[in-house]
Amino acid sequence: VSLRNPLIPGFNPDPSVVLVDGTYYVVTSTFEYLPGIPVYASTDFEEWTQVGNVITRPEQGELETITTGLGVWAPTIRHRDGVFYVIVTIAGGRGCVLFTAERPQGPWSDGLVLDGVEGIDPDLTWDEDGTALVTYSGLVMKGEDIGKHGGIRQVDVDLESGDVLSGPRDLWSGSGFKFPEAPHLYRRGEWWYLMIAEGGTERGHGASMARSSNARGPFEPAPSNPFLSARSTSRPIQNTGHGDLVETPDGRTIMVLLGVRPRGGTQAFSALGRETFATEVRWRDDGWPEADPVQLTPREGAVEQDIRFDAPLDGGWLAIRRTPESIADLESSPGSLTLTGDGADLTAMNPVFLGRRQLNQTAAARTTIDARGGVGGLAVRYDERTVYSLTAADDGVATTVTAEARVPGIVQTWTASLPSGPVELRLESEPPPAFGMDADFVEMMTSDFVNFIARSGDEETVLARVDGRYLTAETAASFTGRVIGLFAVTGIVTFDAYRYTGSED
Ligand code: 6LW
Repeated sequence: VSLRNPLIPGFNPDPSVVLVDGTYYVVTSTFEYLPGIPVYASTDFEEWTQVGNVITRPEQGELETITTGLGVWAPTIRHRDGVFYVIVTIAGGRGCVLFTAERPQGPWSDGLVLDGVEGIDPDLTWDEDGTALVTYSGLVMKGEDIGKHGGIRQVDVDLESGDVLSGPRDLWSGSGFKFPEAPHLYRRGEWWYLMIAEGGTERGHGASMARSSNARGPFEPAPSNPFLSARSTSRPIQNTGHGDLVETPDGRTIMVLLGVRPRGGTQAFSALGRETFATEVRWRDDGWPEADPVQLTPREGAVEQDIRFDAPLDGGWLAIRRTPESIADLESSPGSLTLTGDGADLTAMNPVFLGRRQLNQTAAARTTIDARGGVGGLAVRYDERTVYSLTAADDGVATTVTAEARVPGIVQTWTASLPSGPVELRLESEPPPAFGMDADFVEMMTSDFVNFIARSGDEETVLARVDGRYLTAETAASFTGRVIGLFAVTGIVTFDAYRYTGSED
């Protein structure tokens, strides 16, 4: 297998992987977005396509009022006796939920709540007798002890009823670094290996290993942990951790894991959020793992997307605490996307917003909007308090375009007036100036600059050029990543297409 990194670009944190009948499947976290938990597939570990989503129906997620940053956290995907399992925490909501399906494309079940799993990052495996074991990170998510960390814990579970049969029992919780989490249990040879993340999902992140002859412990730690980390290095991929292992048919071990690609003179700001990467793990003669540093090996060429609205939406669209299908009207104006505003703007918890992950460090998104019937536009968001947008309002005489840069507590706007009628809106991210003594030192430190552009006929105006550092994983609190989308605030607006180009330069 040749490893491309990022393996799955754009905000795709907390990956989990399984190999079934020659196809690898990866699932990642989606927080307050729907559909939840994308399922990506590959037969060669190089080309990945999204084949579906686990949470496609509101009742599976119950996300309508979920707090920003909570919601669908780290899933684990496994397969046994013809059944696909995804076990996940819906933080601040349903809790630990087990979804099943016969096919990875779905349909997936409504989800069984496992009340006895009080923590996050649940892993699922079966012991030699076929008893299901759920191993998780005992972070208390409700009640008076909320925020306390109980370390890595494990319960035996009846997967039909969801009842805990025994436990919780405390397992090994790492080498003492903060936030032991993302546990995964593997049977390999005579050992049960327990891999965890520790150090926190920021720059101190790492993967650590322990093993036992018994799935329930006691576990002895590897001689040196973490066996994988980018901390204190200048590697282009940082925050590496939260991994899951898969054995390839030719006997190699691959780890999928999260990472970020910070840009700027001190590698400070990661616009895309936490993405999915991969690296090879080798097993030493003493049975302990070594991991190759995660190398940046991006796919060649630019990404060009010209997504029209003359066919049903693909699974790559995201909406906020509601499904894309609940807002996307492809009938009223055939060939165009019609969105009907309900008065909620982008600061609302349920805006009429249809978006896609930003996939590349340097990116441009554009659409042509007809706002003669309402108010809407194009935006790139982290969350409801951290969003850059272009809004168009057309009164039949002129189209007023408003650029808005919004970060928690601060809003700045710029306006331009263009002729009435369809207007092209563009958000374009440009790289920071290269490191150099003649470069503007402050500008050199950022991830990018975002240009807000509107055009009508041959009349084009750049309304603003705003530093993008405020729209990155290190500044926004929402664990996700940039999502670029089309939105409506009031009335009816139509969009001709979603056009996206991206590159890694
Ligand atoms: C995930 C956990 C974490 O469940 O963040 O910071 C949560 N660590 O591993 C959401 O990504």
